[in-house]
Amino acid sequence: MRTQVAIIGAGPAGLTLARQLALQGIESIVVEHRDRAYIENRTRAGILEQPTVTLMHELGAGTRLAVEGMDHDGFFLRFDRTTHRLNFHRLIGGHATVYAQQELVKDLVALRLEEDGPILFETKVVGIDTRADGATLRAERAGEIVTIEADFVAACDGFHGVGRAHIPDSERIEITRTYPVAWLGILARTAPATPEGMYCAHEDGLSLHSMRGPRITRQYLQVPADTDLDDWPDERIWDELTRRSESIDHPELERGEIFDRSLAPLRSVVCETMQKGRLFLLGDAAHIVPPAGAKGLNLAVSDACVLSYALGAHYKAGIREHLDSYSTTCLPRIWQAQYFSWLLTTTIHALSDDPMDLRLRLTRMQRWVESEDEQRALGEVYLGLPFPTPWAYN
Ligand code: RFL
Ligand code: PHB
Repeated sequence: MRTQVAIIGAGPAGLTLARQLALQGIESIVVEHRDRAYIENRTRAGILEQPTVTLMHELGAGTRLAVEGMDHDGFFLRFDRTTHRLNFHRLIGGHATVYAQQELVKDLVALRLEEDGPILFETKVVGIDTRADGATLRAERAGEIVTIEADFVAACDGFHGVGRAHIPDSERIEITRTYPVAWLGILARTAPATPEGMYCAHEDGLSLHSMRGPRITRQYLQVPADTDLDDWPDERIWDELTRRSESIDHPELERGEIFDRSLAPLRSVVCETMQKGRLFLLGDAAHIVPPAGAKGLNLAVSDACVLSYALGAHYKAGIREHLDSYSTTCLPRIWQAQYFSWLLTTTIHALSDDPMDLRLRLTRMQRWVESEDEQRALGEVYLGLPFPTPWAYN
């Protein structure tokens, strides 16, 4: 097989890039290790920034999103048993939209298959070879080896993919921080605790009460990093969510059937070397943010814009410089998201027993709810900083 751009991975980064290239008349092959049902049902992110939503409309992937997505103006923050509302929309305009990642993946997969070309499902890339004039992927498919020749490789293959590993350790600048906690996440059949998502900064740890619809909630608990899910029967989860979200101003949390549960580690990673020759890293393949702040998917989409624009400039106008500056174009926005996620993570989680830390965290939150300037600074990033480039080269 031969194509212009070989895309490894059909997550948000790979599918967005594939669509952007197709709309610019650039050919691609998307190779995905899992089957279609698996990627369309994987429970993950749920909060889309305003620039992500606007982009999905431009790409023709916004029809269901417009109907089913829930626009939120900001979020609720509860500490000292008292609930506060941070309304960023009032100060900045725009919204954050609640729309599950797997729904966005379904929409992008349908669009790709109906209008743009195939996705090679159940095909795992096992080898990448890059040269000055092109690249070769080797992939396993039903026990056979498939070879794909391409001008460029877009590694959109997530944190454990083969793309990042292709850049030798000696050349890769990678900055990492691991937190001693994880998020235990559930989906449950209950009504949301508050009309928009709520972070509860309890002294024993965070609880987060988000939603996927009027009767489906997504809720998280801060737990130690070495937690075993088997130690958390439903009753224990509800007891802890209830205890951490107790307040003087709202009724107790509703309990209901829990139908999905998972653990997610908290870590920050930025691989600043996002390209090597004709290979480019996008999304989780290049960076991981801790989940507080909901930035991961949005960063993946933002990287896709930068690469799509650069490939457009290359194929349509023979301009190479945007490809050469791919990493340096992406990195400032990635670091802004890392900073925001770090600020939120270290403020709303209990990461130490030191009473000084607790007082300082409470003081910071008090300032957030009292100061419009603080809210504007938070809101600009929460609702989404502009993407570094347009997605199409004109
Ligand atoms: P993905 O989605 O991991 O997709 C990578 C794809 O590559 C495939 N693959 C391969 N295919 C072929 N050959 C190989 N060798 C391959 N190796 C891997 C995989 O099967 C997969 O389909 O990466 P992408 O596209 O970069 O997207 C990133 C997002 O998925 C991720 O950042 C978010 O889910 C993070 N995240 C959140 N992000 C948000 O923007 N808003 C949120 O509200 C939000 N909440 C979350 C989150 C992540 C969480 N977890 C589970 C870590 C909440 C949680 C709990
Ligand atoms: C979610 O709804 O999954 C969610 C909400 C807020 C976050 C992270 C995840 O900070």
